[in-house]
Amino acid sequence: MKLHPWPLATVHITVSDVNEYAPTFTEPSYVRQVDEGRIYPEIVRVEATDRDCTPKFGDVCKYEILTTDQPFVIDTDGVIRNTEPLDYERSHNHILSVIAYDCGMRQSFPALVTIKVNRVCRLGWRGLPERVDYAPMTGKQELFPNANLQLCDIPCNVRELRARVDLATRHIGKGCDRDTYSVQSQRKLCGASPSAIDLLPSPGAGAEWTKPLISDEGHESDQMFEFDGSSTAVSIPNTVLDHNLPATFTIATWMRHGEHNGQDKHVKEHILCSADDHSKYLVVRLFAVSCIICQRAPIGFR
Ligand SMILES: [Ca+2]
Repeated sequence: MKLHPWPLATVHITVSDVNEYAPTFTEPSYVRQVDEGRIYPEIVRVEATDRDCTPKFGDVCKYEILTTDQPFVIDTDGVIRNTEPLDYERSHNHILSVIAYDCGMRQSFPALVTIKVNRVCRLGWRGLPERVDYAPMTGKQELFPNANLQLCDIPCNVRELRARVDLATRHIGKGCDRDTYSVQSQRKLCGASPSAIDLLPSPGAGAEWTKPLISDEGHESDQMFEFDGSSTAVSIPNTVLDHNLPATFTIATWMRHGEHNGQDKHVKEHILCSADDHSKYLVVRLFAVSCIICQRAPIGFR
């Protein structure tokens, strides 16, 4: 019998897997081009691999876009899509930093994804701001200095161009949202010129010409004057308003038009007229709460 020089023993060794490698992208950077104004289900698919062997540490489980405030998302397959139509005017290209995680949540170095936005010509106006601010007393202001009508190289012989601008208010009462203010407040809010002249002031010292008019005596905010539309008028003294009006002036007025049963619809109605006799007449139909004239005043918002 042959004996071993030493006794045999069985040793069990358990090898624990460790997350040795981080995922790496198959390409260090990605560049794609897209057209503006579209939603793409897939713009680019990025891919990362991992050298670890086990699914836990070797499979890529997640991708993430590190760049914030960008209209893109990435799914677990690395597919990047946009969440809203892209706008060339807003950004010509978007650069995203993307990382991958293995299933042990070890993350890769970032890869750069550049998405270039192609400009798509669309017929219509461009350069129109959604909002125009005007500061009172700042004079004339161009509303749309950058307005540009895009014709996209389509042959077009422009004979006439018309543009219509509507001003609207979101005020609950619609219409003029200044109606609830007094005339004095309106002047301040609307930036009336300091040279504005109140043509229909409340009767008083220095304002006797409105005394003959029927008025509501100012029961509600400002005083209202009534004109019958045919015989009632007031003459503005030359000392109040120079009757030699300049070529340019602005009239601001507020009125409510009453019913005229049986009246000829072709009868002209005047707010201000320059008569050929010795005086100028202010003829406001029916009710007028105020009438202000601004000489050489710029046209403002009202
Ligand atoms: Ca790994």
